Amino acid sequence: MATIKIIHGNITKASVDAIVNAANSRMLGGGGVDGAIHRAAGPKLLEACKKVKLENGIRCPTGEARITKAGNLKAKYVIHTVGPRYTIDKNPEDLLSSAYKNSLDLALSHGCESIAFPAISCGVFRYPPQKAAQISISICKRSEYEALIKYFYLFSDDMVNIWKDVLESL
Ligand code: AR6
Repeated sequence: MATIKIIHGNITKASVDAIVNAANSRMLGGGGVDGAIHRAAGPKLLEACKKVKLENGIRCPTGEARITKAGNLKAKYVIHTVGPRYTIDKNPEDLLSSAYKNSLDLALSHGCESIAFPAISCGVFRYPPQKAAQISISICKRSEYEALIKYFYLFSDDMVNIWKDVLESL
């Protein structure tokens, strides 16, 4: 059974092995959930991010993921992934799928048993939540990720209802 739990709340409070950050490709913090995670984790997280290999100004291309320690958070790791900008990037469905898959793969390869996701790309990157929920839930349900408990931390009642409806329908 794939264990997927939907929570209305702040992802920085999650008691899980890995928290996923909806980052940008420079991985030096930002607004939204990225800002909240960096504020809660403290400067150690930024230091860890700066150590991630930089190529042409990019630490994490869109659709990929990188893992660091989690500073002052309860989690062991932060997995930084970059979702697509819905109206700008080509093939946003594939890129959002890759962001979820690469995050889950990193969690498994680091021995995590639990992972918490925000609604990647659903803020300033403007991905329609209904479509994002379908992609995220269908990937989390795959048998290869069965060993992980997957949490979605969502910030509003509307988002929670969208994810719950999709979880029931798929
Ligand atoms: N816990 C859970 N969800 C949250 C939290 C929180 N503490 N704070 C915001 N959200 P966004 P994106 C929700 O914009 O669209 C950053 O500047 C929020 O309501 O954070 O992937 C990065 O540096 C929304 O539903 O991420 C990038 O430049 C969801 O998290 C860019 O924004 C994602 O919104 C990434 O944009």
